Amino acid sequence: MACERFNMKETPLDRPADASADWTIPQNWAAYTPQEHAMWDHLFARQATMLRGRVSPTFLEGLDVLRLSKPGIPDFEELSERLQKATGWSVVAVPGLVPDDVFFDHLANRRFVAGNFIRTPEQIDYLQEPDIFHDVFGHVPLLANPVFADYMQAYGEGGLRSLKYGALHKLARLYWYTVEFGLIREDGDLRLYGAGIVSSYGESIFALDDPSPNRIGFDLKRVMRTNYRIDDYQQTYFVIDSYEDLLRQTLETDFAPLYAELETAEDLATDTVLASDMIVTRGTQTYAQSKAS
Ligand code: HBI
Ligand code: FE
Repeated sequence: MACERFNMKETPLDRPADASADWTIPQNWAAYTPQEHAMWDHLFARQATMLRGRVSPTFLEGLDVLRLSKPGIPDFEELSERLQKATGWSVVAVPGLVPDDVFFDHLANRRFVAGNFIRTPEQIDYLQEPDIFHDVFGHVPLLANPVFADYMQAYGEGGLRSLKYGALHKLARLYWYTVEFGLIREDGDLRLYGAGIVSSYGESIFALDDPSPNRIGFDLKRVMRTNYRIDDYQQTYFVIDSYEDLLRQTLETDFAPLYAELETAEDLATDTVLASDMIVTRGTQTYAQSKAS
């Protein structure tokens, strides 16, 4: 099955006419068609079934707290009321990818930006940009967890700071290998938590079961040196020990000297394995090689 992927193309420069200064737009929930609600229900049922026993229990708790198993596309107003009570976050609609500084400012203020459009049947396995299913089903449940909610706000604040150091691309790797494609070890088992994985049928299987990718213990500096794939399944996944550990490493790091140090460290290819890595599984890379040939 082709992997569900949106290419993180350069974020748009010109703000759409109907978007506010912060790029938000009305969700316009009443305008969704029965077909669009049916698409949400189809994707939700497929992933909820697939994820049982594979996804972090914290994600399932978020689905419950936010009552996301209610049929139909969630109404951001209702969703935000529940989310605000849990962790002070709200979900706001945007037309698609927004500029980095806008994105980070929303995160720093506990607003998660979500596309208000849903993929069409022909796009079910290939997506240009993150749609409402990726953003809301993939990202929002973990925002109901206080520790992860703090991590996402800290990420937003760090993102705004990184722009001053010209270090956005280093910090983007941290987001990619945690928020989008992270794995976690819980009760000794590997579990999914990255939104890009949990919202993708194929990658939910690949990231845990396939012998092809590396699975390496999370290390902040290592992750920030490592390139990532935007067009296919990852060749390396990083495993955190807990959301608390991820938050602690991020909050305790003084990023200024880290960015300076990273200036001189060479970037690492997507399939690199270092002698210093805490290797959970060393991948065969057969999937990537089969796609390359
Ligand atoms: N915009 N809507 C939206 N969603 C994202 O995930 C997003 C974005 N703009 C920028 C961006 N992500 C990345 O540059 C950050 O992950 C670093
Ligand atoms: Fe995402």
